[in-house]
This record gives sequence, structure tokens and C-alpha cells, in this order.
Amino acid sequence: MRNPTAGGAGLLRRVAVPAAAVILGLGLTAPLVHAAPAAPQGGTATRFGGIVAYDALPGARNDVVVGILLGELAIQDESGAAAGHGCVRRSDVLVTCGPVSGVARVAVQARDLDDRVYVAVPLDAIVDAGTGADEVATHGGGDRITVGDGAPGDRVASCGAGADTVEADAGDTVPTASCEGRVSPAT
Ligand SMILES: [Ca+2]
Ligand SMILES: [Ca+2]
Repeated sequence: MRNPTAGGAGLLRRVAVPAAAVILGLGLTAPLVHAAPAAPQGGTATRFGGIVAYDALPGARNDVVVGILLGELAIQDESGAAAGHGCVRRSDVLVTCGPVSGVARVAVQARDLDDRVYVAVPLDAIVDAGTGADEVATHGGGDRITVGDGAPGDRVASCGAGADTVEADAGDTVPTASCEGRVSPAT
């Protein structure tokens, strides 16, 4: 089990309060230069035009928060975040991907193991939590969330505003108030 006092959990609680402008407080105060060996890496962020994507590596238990840091779209992953095309690594766990004003959509793939994904910006989001017992929350924007991995135990905390659709299995928890559409996984 994860340490409940870990930074990701605390951040998740903190950023749950402001509505639109979410400021990630971590990262920039940490040293930007690290000597070898390479930091653990849980996934890679990329930006192509208005699309920002975060793609987890297999074997990572991701704890992802997508927010805004100084006007930039920011992705934090407590399991380690790397920067690909269009993004800059700010610390071992924090990547920024340029002005949030030009971002049309955010896509997160968490893949295997028990992950936590929180998209705390009011943008259209596509979140695929993959296998494992995952926890997902999104904000405004029309979101598409997939926790349909063929097993119960996943939880969507909120879909926020917007017209949202969740693909979920029987035994997954999905709030009907904020997640307007619930569908079964395509088989
Ligand atoms: Ca997962
Ligand atoms: Ca939404």
C-alpha cells in the first residue's frame, strides 16, 4: 500500500479545492539537476499541437495529477515523470508542456497496476486507467474515462462538469451525477 502521507495524495487533496486555476506547488523548488543514476520513470509526457499526452510505462504504479503551473500545462507523477516532444522536465516527478491556453485535449494512459489519475484542469480529457484497481477523477470538459478492464474495484471519484462518458465494469464505482454516460467495455 502507498504511504498515505506521500506527496501525491496531499497534492490531490489540495488541488481539489480551487475550481479552474490549479497551481501545482511542487517541483520548481527541487533541484533541477541530478547526478546519475537516472531517476525512476513512471511515464512520459508529450505535446503535439493542442494534444498533451501522458503514457505510463509498464510496471509503474502511477500517481498522476494534471494541473496548471505558471500558465503551463503541468503533469506530476509521483512514480517519476519524463519529458518527451514538446515538454520539459522540471523535477523527477514534474513535467510542463507549454501554455495551457493552447491545449485542446489531455490524454492519460496509466496501464497496469493500481494507479491514480486526477485531471484537475477543465479541459477535455481521455483517461484510460488500464488494468488494476484504479482511481480516476476529471474536471470540466467532456471526458472519456475507461476503467473497464474486466475486473471490479475501480473507482471514478468525479467526472466534473461537461458531458462525460465512463466505460466501466460491473463492480466499479462511478458517480451518476457528474458522469452522465456509463457504458460497458467493448468485448
Ligand atoms: Ca491501472
Ligand atoms: Ca468532465
